[in-house]
Amino acid sequence: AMMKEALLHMLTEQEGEFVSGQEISNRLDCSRTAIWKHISELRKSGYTIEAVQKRGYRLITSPDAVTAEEVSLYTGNGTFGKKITYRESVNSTQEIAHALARDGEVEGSIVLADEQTGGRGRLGRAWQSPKGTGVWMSLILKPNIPLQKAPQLTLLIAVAVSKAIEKVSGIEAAIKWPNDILISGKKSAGILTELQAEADSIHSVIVGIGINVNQERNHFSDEIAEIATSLAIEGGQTYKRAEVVGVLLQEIETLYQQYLENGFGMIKLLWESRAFSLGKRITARSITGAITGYAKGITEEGVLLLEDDHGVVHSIYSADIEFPST
Ligand code: BTX
Repeated sequence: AMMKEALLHMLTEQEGEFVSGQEISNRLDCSRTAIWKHISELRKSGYTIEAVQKRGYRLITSPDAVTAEEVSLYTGNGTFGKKITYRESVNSTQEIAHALARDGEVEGSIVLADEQTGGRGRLGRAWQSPKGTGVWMSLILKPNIPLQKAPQLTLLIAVAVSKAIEKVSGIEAAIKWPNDILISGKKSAGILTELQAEADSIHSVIVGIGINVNQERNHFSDEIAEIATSLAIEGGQTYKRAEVVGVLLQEIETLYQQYLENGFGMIKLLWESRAFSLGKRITARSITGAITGYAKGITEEGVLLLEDDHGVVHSIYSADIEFPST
């Protein structure tokens, strides 16, 4: 797999120019037969590679895949995404990441799938993850922070997702507390933060991120057709999912380093500048009931402050936010 990845990197670097079999064999220290074998494998995974006698190989097109080799072209110099577990179809990438984390997987490892058949949202809800359309990813983090600060990570990730969407597509993506990423008021991505903790110390944080990239309208079920959108629907073109993953991982890693070194202050400012619900009249609905009022801001802990009509300020730790029509 390392060889195949290295070969793909060489072909990609050439930007459509030929690279000779001799050069590949020198740089990767392998036989011509081995190169040929890997070229055939890449072709089987959807890469169009031209082979011409005496000139060598040339990459013509690459598939919109989130395989380890394709994503590795976009992850940059960081450590997040160095280790990628890719599956074509899974129930949920969260399950796999949880198992890996339990077995001592390192921070920054990710699990990606082309399709999830049991993708999950918060509170037992489902996350539609049709094949070949979106980014369905779980990232393992091992922050040395107290348990009660874990919600800050969701906000950090939301900032990173919103920035990554803007970088790749130029489309503005706002954050709706705590974990929705909205484009034109519709849900384009969701974040699910799950913890492995003992007593009050965090062992691992499994961050699940779902981003609707290339869905067409008919990919969404009737239930969510009105509330969901994708980058392709909004941007009128498709995007490379592997690029979205690579850019996102770099954004997350940068913010995460800043967060571990300097605390939540900077992230809070970034979050507020991208927040959609602040200053608006909202209803926060949770299992204990609903409160309507003005969203005043978030605290240092990432808790939402909601001022009701009697001027009482409520701290909202977990809820669904709605925008009342009256
Ligand atoms: P959430 O509970 O905030 O949102 C779930 C709700 O969003 C659903 O009840 C439905 O109304 C709506 N919804 C479902 N699918 C979609 C979709 N594709 N686009 C827009 N709206 C949708 C959000 O939970 C957290 C989602 C995390 C998903 C990632 S994917 C990788 C990882 N693996 C996994 O199983 N979950 C995470």
